[in-house]
Amino acid sequence: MSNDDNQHDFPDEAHALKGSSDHLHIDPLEKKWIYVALGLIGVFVATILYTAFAKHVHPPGEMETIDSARLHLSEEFAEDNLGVVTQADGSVKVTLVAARYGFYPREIRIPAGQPITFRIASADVLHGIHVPMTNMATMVVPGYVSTVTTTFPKPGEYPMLCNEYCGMGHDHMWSKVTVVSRESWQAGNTQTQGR
Ligand SMILES: [Cu+2]
Repeated sequence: MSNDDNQHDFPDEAHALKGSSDHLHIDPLEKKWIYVALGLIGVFVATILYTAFAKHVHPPGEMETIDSARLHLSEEFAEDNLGVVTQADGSVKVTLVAARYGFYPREIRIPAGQPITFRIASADVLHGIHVPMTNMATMVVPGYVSTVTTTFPKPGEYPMLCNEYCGMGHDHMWSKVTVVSRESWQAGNTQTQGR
């Protein structure tokens, strides 16, 4: 008898489901808000695509690892190789080590108005790097090399601050960035070359 009951149950359920979809009713106001929500999603996707393809705004894509405990033995982050270097093509590269409690070297001098590429590694724990009034900001995760290319529009003296809590001395973790005008940068470089 129980088999017979089941045979009757299935058609009933199927009918009930069909019935509910036949009578699906969306309130006009609800429909309007569905379109609003879909429109917003469209705006967000369009914004992401526009900034990605037209403005070249991308999340960091490269993952470069390094042994934080052996930075002093690596070529790039050995103490003698830190600091500001003008490369053959005229671009400026800054190599920094973030360690409790400072960014080394403690003072750097760079030109305004041209892209500067920073390469930063942590020697110990998680640090953050932030130069206020500019868009220079990144995390410095132990085991990884952080690469940032940015342009400092205005000459001046800026602090370079740690913005990830890294220990008791975190408040004092800062270094100095001196941004000079392109003219005095070029003049300074000519002097150095002339020596
Ligand atoms: Cu720090």
